Amino acid sequence: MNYMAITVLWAVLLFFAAVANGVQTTKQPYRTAYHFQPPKNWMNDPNGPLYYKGVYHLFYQYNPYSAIWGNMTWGHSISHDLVNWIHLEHALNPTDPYELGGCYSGSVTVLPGGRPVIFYTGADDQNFQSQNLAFPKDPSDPYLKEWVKSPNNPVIAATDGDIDPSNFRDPTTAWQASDGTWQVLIGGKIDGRGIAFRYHSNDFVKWTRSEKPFHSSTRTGMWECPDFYPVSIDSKDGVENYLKKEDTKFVLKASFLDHDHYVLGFYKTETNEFEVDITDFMEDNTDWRYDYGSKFYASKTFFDGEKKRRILWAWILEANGRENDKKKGWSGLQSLPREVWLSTSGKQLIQWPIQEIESLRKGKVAIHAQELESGSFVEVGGITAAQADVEVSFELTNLEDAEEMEPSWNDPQLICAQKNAAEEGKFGPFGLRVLASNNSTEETVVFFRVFKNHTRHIVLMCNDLSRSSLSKVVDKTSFGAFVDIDPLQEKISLRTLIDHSIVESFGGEGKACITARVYPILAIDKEAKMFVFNKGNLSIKMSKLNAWSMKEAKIVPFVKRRKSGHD
Ligand code: DQQ
Repeated sequence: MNYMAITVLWAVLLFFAAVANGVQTTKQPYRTAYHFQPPKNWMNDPNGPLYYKGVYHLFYQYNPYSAIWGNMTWGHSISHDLVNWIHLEHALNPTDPYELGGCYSGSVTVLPGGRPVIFYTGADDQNFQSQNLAFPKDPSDPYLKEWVKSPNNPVIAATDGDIDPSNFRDPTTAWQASDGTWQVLIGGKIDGRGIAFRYHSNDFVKWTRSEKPFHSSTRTGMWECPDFYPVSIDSKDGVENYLKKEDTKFVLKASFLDHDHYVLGFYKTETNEFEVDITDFMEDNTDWRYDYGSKFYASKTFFDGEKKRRILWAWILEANGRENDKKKGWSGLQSLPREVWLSTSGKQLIQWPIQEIESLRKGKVAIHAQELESGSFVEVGGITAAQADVEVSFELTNLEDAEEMEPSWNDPQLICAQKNAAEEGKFGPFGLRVLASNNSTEETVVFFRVFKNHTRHIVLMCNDLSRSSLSKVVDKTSFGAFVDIDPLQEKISLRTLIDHSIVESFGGEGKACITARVYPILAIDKEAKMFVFNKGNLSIKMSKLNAWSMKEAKIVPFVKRRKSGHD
């Protein structure tokens, strides 16, 4: 089937599915309109994202029976644009003895010749974890509807005495080293030390553990869902080839302590060793995370061969208590897919929502440049503020008057949560108040403060959730991150995407990301408002603000067309 035929078939499928099922409902106040969700029940990690024969695939950890974690199954949805989705039958169900406790997370590798293979963890009824393979029943099917487990499973078992079999999981996408052997990383823990084990193989079936772990850390605890991939040092384009040495750095990500942390480094293709570039996990105060907000966890990237970019997905947890999850009948979101690349400084990654999300924008509202005096706020009216996308930037002058940053204030989250960052300062807080009710009894505030120390200015970005909901059970921890920009040379920019119960913010053009789950009781749907504000006692300039209402994405079940008498 060529791509044109797939596109037409796709449009027909979406049409039939939408007519037969109606689009995803947003009647529940916390159900989202343009984030990926299954129709009901529990979802956690994204698994094996992939672009195959013109179709994007997202697999995910799913409990088909309840809104609480359990019965781990691989849910499967397909898309033509990473915005609108069709849910297919589950790709993997826990049917075999080595996975009766669940088909846990894993990745997809495309083998030479183009055949994809799922590499995943099976947990047996004693929670002994092993690594397993599954292949598409019909690789010519672009939807990859059916998967067949390998008769060789498990292909990697925790047989070595030092491996804890209940902490041995989540294989990465495999890659080929310079000698042609396959390499894969598996997350684990030995004596409290987080580890990425490396295994290698000639045939993808028989795997041998390498002598040394690929990387490990005493500061982290168990590593879940490791991810390892190349990034270009001089371009935003994604890199697929692990052997490309020139102009390439590598990212090693591990999920631990409720967050996704990464380090940058070099991969020596001859020896298969990874060398950390500047700072290691949790070393100094440079703690690089994809996202400094709510739990943005167990993420996974893939190379999108169609648009030559690397795309990142992550699981966003609920923060409203188990009982509420059961009541609403679902739990968990996927983040918006983000494009990820290396900053020009080479120090960190930059993330930005994929451009396709902008196809949902409608009814643009622009507020012209203006001075925001101390205490001022301007309503961003004329949009659906509970389902919106907004971009704003600020300019600051005369920064000599900036407040001094206490030398001991090195944890941005603690400054935002405990050092009165939301109270009136000199430069800031200024930013956006979103999901705000009348009189702002409820509001979620995304803001900046600018400080200085003896060498430079420091831009702090906070997400203050303390008044995000009148509910007592919601987790209202505030979040924070430093944004690595020089406010004398650059504008301070913020893009925030609001989708009922999720607020995803990108500061400094994607240098610092903070995602929050919020559960307002008053500021829902049409009652929600948005403001741009300055609560600092020095005035600042807002140089531009553009905001859009967002349309609902079509996220629908797959419907088989009934056969008519003619076909
Ligand atoms: N979730 C999966 C595991 C993984 C964890 C189980 C991370 O494979 O380690 O649902 O959220």
